[in-house]
Amino acid sequence: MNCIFCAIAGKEIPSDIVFEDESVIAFRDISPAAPVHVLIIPKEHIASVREISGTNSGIIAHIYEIAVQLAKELGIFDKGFRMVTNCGEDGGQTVGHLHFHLLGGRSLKWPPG
Ligand code: DGP
Repeated sequence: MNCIFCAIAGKEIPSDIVFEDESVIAFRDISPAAPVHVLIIPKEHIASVREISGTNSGIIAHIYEIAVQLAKELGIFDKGFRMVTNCGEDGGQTVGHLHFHLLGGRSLKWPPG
């Protein structure tokens, strides 16, 4: 499978890693949309949030725990931040490996475009 985020998780492609454990890796987005913009992904290839079910949903809770920890470490916990996962064409997903954007460091607008 030709997946850029699998390649990042496997260290075949370099990235600015801010967190890693046995099931998750987090790295800075190559095209940051905010002063803090980190992508948190499962190491296992899951194409999108559409593929989440009772058998693999535990990874989502784990990713949110890591997001809170990273928000503290990266200095965006107190003022607030946003976690976003884009899904499919209309959702604006451009990489077909489940990922959560952790964004902060500025006042974010709503609704998204
Ligand atoms: P999305 O549009 O939700 O699928 O977000 C994909 C994000 O992935 C986008 O913000 C740019 C980022 N990205 C794409 N390729 C790379 C890469 O090779 N390295 C890093 N660090 N980020 C990437």
